[in-house]
Amino acid sequence: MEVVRLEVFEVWMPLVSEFRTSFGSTRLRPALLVRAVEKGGEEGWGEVVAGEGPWYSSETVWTAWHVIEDYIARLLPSTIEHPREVGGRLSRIRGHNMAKAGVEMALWDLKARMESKPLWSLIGGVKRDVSVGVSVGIQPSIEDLVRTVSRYLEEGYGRIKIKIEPGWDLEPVEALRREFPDVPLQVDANAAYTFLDAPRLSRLDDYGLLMIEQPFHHDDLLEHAHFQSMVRTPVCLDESVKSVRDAVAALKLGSARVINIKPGRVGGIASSLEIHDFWSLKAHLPVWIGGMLETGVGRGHLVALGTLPGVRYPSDISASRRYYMEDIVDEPWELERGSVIRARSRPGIGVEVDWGRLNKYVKKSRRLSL
Ligand code: OSB
Ligand code: MG
Repeated sequence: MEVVRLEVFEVWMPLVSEFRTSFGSTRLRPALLVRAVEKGGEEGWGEVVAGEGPWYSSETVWTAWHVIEDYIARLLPSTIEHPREVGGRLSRIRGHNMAKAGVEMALWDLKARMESKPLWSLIGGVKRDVSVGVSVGIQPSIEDLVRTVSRYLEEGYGRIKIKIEPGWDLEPVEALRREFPDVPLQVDANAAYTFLDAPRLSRLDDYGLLMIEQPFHHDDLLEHAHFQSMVRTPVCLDESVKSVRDAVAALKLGSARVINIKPGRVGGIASSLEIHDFWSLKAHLPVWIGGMLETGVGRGHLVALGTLPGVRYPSDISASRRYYMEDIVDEPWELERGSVIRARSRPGIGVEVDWGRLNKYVKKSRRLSL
């Protein structure tokens, strides 16, 4: 592929409702959309999922802009045969996985479109129906939580994940279990606890949760291993797995039984595939696909990854309308019966960016030639 340029668009998308986690609250979601343009005019789209501040990870929308403009666009050659080459080309850049991923994903979409294939089939997907759930932020009260969850269940979501933090853990889980005894339920702490909280967190074992996601430090594997040995409920790692090397270490240490794969966190699709292959094919353990409140573009990449054979839990991929009043793509993602989102047969990620809608949210854009 002869890639003549990258275009970067900084957008600020108002969320339909505030999303609160242990690390902060979001009402306006920033993102960088990356468009890769090939000599013949074909395009591919990716999304940088870094937030407004360095809270989930050390990256922000500003660091990602800087790294894409000043390093990634300068290091990438204009001839790229396959997006799998991108990781090697960018390996001099330490960290900045979300910036790398946004560009790499645009090149995967471009590659799939140039081969007139849906991205999911290019990466080895095996199912069209991707089982999904909803991630519910920390609520002002238990009543608000129960109301919010019942609304999502009525909309057809079959799996609920709630965010927890110290002061909002056992009680909300207990309340949901009382109201909805059989709903597949899991919790995500976004690294809010220290190991002193392990005895309290181990009481979550009483509620039949699918998993407990990232209770401890964002870079830890040892405390998670110790905790996994204390509880029956599977521990799931999110923040702590940034590459397949972390997954290998996590398996050796017994830090988790499940990995939430987010392409942004791990540096892109190729790295997601490595982690998927290692954890599911070598370790015979399940993965699922995590979300970062993506627009329809990033969501298309998540759906493609969700079709992989090792994805054996519902993924955090909700319909476009769960996040945004208006998505920036021509066919927003919809929830289908059975709590699934269907991967599309159109080439690439399965959506086209709607320029009219995109332009309403763009604050800044730049063309970078390769
Ligand atoms: O930890 O999974 C997380 C959103 C932003 C940052 C971190 C996380 C999340 C979510 C949202 O849980 C999942 C989604 O996009 O629906
Ligand atoms: Mg998480």
